[in-house]
Amino acid sequence: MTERETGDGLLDEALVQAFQRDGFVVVPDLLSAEELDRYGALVAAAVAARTAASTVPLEEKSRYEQSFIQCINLWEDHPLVRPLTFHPKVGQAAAALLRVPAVRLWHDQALCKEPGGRETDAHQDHPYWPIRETASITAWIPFEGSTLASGAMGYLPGSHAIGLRRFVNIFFGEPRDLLADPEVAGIETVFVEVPRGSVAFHHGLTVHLAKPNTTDGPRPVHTMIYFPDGSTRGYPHPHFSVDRSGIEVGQPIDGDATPIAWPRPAGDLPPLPAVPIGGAAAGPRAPVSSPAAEPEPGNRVQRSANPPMKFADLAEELGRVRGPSGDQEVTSCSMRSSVAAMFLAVALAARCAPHLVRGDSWLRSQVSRTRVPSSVGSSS
Ligand SMILES: O=C(O)CCC(=O)C(=O)O
Repeated sequence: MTERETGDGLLDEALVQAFQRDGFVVVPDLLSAEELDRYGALVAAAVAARTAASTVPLEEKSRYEQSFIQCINLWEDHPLVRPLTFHPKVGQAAAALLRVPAVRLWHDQALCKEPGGRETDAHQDHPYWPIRETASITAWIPFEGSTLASGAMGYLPGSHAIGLRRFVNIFFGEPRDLLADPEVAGIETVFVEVPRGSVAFHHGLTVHLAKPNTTDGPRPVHTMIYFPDGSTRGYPHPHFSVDRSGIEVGQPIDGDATPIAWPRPAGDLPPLPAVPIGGAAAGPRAPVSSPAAEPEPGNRVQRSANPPMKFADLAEELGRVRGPSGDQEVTSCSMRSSVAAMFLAVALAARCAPHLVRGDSWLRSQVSRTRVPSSVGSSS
C-alpha cells in the first residue's frame, strides 16, 4: 500500500487503484464487532419477518432461490436497519472507490445463502438497472465474514472495463453461462474470503458469482448498491428505485427512493419514500406532515419534501413503535410488511401469487422480465 490517501482520507490510495483496475476490492475493518453483532441480528430478524409466510424447503425452491434469500430495501420497513444501510463509512468508501464526491443509494438488500445453498450464477449487476451511466458499486457485508466453504464471492478481475454489459437472467430456469462468453475467456475467477468487519466492494459491471454454502450455518450478508449523484435514467424498463419517484428516461435519478448516502450530515438519515416498496397499490407509506411533502404531479417527489430524519428522530419513532418494553420492533415491522403484502397480494395475485411467499424475489423477477439492451458500451 502506498502512503498517499484519497481526498477524503478514509482509504489508502492503493485500495482505490486496485478497485479501479480490478473492479473489486476488500476494504478492511470498516465495521466494528459490536456493529456486526447488532446489525447482523437486526437483519436476520428483518429477513425472518419478510419471509415468515414461506414454508418452501430449500430443495423445492427455484434455482435462483436456492442461491440466496433476497430481501430488498429493508431500510424502508425496518428502521433499525436504516443506520446500517446509510452507514457513513461504507458510503464514504464507495464514493472514494468510484472517485466521486457524492453517491446515492440504489437499494439495499439482504442476501442470505442458506446452509446447502447452491452457488450464485455468474452475472453483472448493472444490466438489471435502468441507469445510463455505469459507475455503480455494491458494498457486500458478510456479518460473519465469508469463506470458500460458506459462499465466498468470486470476481473476474478487470471485467468491468472491457465494454461488456450483458443481461443474464439468473432468476428463471437455467441461465446463460456468462463465464463461457468469449469476452471473458481467459479471465480467471478470483474467489475472495472476506474477514469479519471488512467489506467487499464490486463495480456494477464486474462479472461475479459466489460459491455454494457447504457449511451447516447460513451465510448472512447485507449489501448496499450506490451510484454517483447526477446519474440519469437510461431505459424505460420498470424499476422501483426510479418508478416510485416518477423519474423519466433522461432525467437525473434524484427521487426519494434513492437518497444521498454520502455525504450526509453526521447522524442524519433520509426520510422514507412517499410510495412504499410494495408500490402505489400498497397505499401511502405514512401521513403527509405538510403540504410541502405532497408528491408533485406524476408522482415525482421534491428533494426537500420531507425533513431529513436524524438518529434522535429515529429513536423517538422506534420508541413509539417498540412500546415500553422496547422489544416489539420486529413484530411491528412484520405487521407493516404483512399489511403491505396483503395490499400487494390483492393487486397482483393473478400475476405474482407464487412469488409473494418468497421474500422479495417477485421484485427482482419484475425487473428481470423486461430485457434491457444486451450489450451497451461501458462508460465507467
Ligand atoms: O451474495 C451472493 O451470493 C451474490 C451477491 C451478488 O451477486 C451481488 O451482491 O451483486
